[in-house]
Amino acid sequence: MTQSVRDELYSQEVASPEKFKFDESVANVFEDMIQRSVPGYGMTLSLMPLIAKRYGQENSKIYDLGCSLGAGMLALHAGLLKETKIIGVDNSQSMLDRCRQNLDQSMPKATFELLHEDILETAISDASLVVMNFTLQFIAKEKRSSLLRKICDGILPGGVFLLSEKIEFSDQCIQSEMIKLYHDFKKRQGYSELEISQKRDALEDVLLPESIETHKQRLAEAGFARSETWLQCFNFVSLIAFRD
Ligand code: GEK
Repeated sequence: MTQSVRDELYSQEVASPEKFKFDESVANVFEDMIQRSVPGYGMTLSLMPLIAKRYGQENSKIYDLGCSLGAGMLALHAGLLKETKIIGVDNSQSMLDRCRQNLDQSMPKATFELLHEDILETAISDASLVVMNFTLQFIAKEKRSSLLRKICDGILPGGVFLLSEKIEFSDQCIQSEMIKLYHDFKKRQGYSELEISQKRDALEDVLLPESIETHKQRLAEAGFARSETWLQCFNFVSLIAFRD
């Protein structure tokens, strides 16, 4: 991976922080930012090779929608036993530029493709595995059902969909305790109260969490036969959905 720079984007007080976007300044610190902000992120990546190994089918495609710097693509590639192309999609050019550098260092060119586009426009076909590792949360809620239907329709028999998300809980008491634990986690990761609160304001109306129940229901409505949580850390989960 390209050299990781410490995330200090929200360390100085500003009158009204701009809405969060995946621009050059975020891409520059992203590896550090996501590792220190998403409990379980490293674990998700470390187990992804097992998912790729089990479900990656020969001559199929694997999609990483919202691939950022390519960490998921590298993890998937590490587990693959068969000839399978990994297609990374992101609509941030700053992310993709760094992603290409990271992949060029570690993966043969023929094994991956990068698409600079909105995942709402991405054509999905012949997929044995589709991954959205903390990306659906940035898509407008009313567009999520059709996106998941498109994904399910593009997955081959025996294929799976991996969906990791920040979630919220319908029980308000659980919600409040999980947020407290999450903030304890961020503080232990070296973020100050100011950084935590300014980042929260910047993400308001940009990162839109939903409950596990809502995700599971949408996955069922999209055509997936079954889905289950395979990893959870406080208010961050990863679900696996089976096409059949
Ligand atoms: C990882 N999966 O390291 N179309 C394409 N890309 C998008 C869109 C969209 N509509 N909306 C957001 N993105 C990665 C981490 S980060 C998660 C994923 C986070 C992209 C956005 O540019 C960013 O790179 C990524 O989705 C979300 O495993 O920052 O919490």
